[in-house]
Amino acid sequence: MEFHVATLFPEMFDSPLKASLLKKAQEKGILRIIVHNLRDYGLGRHKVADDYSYGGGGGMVMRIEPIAEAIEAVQTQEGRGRVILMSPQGRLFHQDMAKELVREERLILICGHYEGVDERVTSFADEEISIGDYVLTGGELPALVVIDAVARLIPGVVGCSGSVEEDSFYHPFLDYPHYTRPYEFRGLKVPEILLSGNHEAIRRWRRKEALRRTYQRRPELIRVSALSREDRALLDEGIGGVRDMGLNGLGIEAG
Ligand code: 4G1
Repeated sequence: MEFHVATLFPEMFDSPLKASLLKKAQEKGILRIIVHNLRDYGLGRHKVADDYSYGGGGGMVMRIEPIAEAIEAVQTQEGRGRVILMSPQGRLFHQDMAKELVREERLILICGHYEGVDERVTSFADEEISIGDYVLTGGELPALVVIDAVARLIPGVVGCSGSVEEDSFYHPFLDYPHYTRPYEFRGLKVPEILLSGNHEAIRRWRRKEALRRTYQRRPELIRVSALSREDRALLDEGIGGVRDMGLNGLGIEAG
């Protein structure tokens, strides 16, 4: 799979893409990440890529021409690809979107910077994606988040294929607690069940912990209809009497 990123700050991609699993995947040739400097497509001798805002007000706005030309250069040299604008106005990024995007052969991610990007960029993008509701200096970190989430779904990127499958087994719930050695650290012990060797009991405990934490910290993630009989029983054990308390009374969506 191929990721193209168009940005005014290509240096921001250096270390994250040269470390860890993304580096190994690029070496293996199952992942290509090509960062394009929008300044190369800037106007005139000074390669201008930003300008003052029509209507006034502080801050610079990224011009449309360098972005349109960068997208077109990639499409001509490499072939068609899904164009994604990283933008606070976009659809909120979610694991389901990562699963959908990993089916694409080529993604072209556009990063804004400064006050924003000329709105006409939306005519050149297939969709807008946001990673969350906070103010950032640019779309570079969001693009890295999307690349990381999508790339790890490419077969072979995450060494142990079981961990990707396990993540999807627990999705959309929060993770269960993890422990490694030592068994005891400053009086803090590892839950006894994890040392029992009883794989079925461990599986049930982990699922129960995942459900409990989700219920306590992110109840909006739980849809009653999506819970199996076992899940409902485990949740009952974990927090006590879910059925009696009434999930819906606690703001949990049914259906
Ligand atoms: C108004 C956050 C502006 C930000 C309201 C998540 C944020 C791209 C993202 C901003 C950006 C809110 C993202 C804001 C992002 C142009 C340059 C837009 C950076 C820019 C909630 C600045 N996911 N933000 N504006 O942060 O690009 O993808």
